[in-house]
Amino acid sequence: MEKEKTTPSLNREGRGGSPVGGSALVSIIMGSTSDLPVMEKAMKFLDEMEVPFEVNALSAHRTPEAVEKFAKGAAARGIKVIIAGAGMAAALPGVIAASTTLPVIGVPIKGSVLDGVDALYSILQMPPGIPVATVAINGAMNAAILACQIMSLYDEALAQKMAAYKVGLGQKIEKANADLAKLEYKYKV
Ligand code: C2R
Repeated sequence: MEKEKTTPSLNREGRGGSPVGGSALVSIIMGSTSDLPVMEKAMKFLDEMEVPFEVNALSAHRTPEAVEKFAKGAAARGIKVIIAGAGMAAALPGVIAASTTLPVIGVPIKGSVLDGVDALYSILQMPPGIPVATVAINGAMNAAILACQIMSLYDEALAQKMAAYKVGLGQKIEKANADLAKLEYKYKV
């Protein structure tokens, strides 16, 4: 028997898919698979937090109908948060946000001669009524963290994992200070 896929296939019709054995809670969309190296940071974090996600490539410029269909159907499929990464004239996160009331987190991708500032402004400067929560250029991991924090509002188990993650971040700084304390210089007091 053919092994079932554990992640949904990329498709151009905006149907998306769900991981086997559970519905995706987060939908990761990227404007092109050239964005994948950055967007994988979001996938890695969601994997660590054991949050089911789907991933698809869609483009407001290249597949406008598919984007609208995806955005209109996402909530009914059980998606709670959408993370959309795009570079250059990044219309994608905003166009998705126009057709859903789900929170949309935009990830500006660095990849053009404008070093991602083009995508940053495109995603950030949304007109009143259609917000996109914008993270830093290439900040895909923060997008996943924010998505988890949003879902933590109603998911106690996830809230506890996020709290533990934050404690871990603090411990990293404590260790950094312990290491810095060991540095020896004549004028270091
Ligand atoms: P290619 O590498 O496929 O030429 O794409 C993608 O996100 C990518 O960063 C180059 C860049 O174009 C971006 N793209 C958008 C959109 N569609 C593709 N910003 C969109 O609809 O916003």
